[in-house]
Amino acid sequence: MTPTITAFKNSPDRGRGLARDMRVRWALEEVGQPYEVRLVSFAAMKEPAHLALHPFGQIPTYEEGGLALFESGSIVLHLAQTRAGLLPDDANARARAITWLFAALNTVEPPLVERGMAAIMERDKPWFEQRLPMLDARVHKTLGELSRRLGDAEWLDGAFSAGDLMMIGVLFRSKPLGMLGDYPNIAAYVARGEARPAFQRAFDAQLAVFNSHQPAG
Ligand code: GTB
Repeated sequence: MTPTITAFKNSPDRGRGLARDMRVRWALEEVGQPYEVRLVSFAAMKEPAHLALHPFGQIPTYEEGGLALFESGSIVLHLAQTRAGLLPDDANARARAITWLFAALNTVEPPLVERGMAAIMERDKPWFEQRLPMLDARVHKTLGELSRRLGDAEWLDGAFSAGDLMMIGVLFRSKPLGMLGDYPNIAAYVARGEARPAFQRAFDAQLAVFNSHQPAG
């Protein structure tokens, strides 16, 4: 059965790959799994039909037969565990790849999201100027540590895995912050991910949603 995911009908980023269905689309493309997309408005996400799929009223979700999932990390892990291509066969290498997936979501994404949200939501608040150096320091600490571990390697731990997909997905979303430029090896790592044909197909599919909602002419 062809899986169905949900995505924004009107993504605020105008389909530039920043919404979290991007990483799910990318994983689907990497494993060669065709999929369908149900587009949801912000209002529909808070209605009972969608809340039954996603308790927090968000995208992405994933439905396949009798299975319904939410959380991009869980969906990518499910795809990696049920299809070939995103996890190594060796049990220890597999566990390490899954560790990098969790590190992307639990260690790297939070300070990046916190910094990004502050720039959008708190810019005009009296505390913003004081808080900014602390948020920047947290981002730099995490990126510095990641950069040190990555070194000159192509991917985080051997062959490209779901761990790299999630890490690059997280880092790609943070490019607008402009902080990756301080870490040339991380910038090159993200570029290698973006150059993968599966990434390009996922990106183009997300952009096509935006373009299809634009008036002709
Ligand atoms: N932990 C969940 C996961 O990983 O799946 C988080 C899901 C999530 O944050 N979903 C967001 C959402 O549905 C979309 S990705 N928001 C609607 C709501 O909460 O009402 C976050 C996002 C949104 C928009 C942009 N953008 O356009 O720039 C970027 C990222």
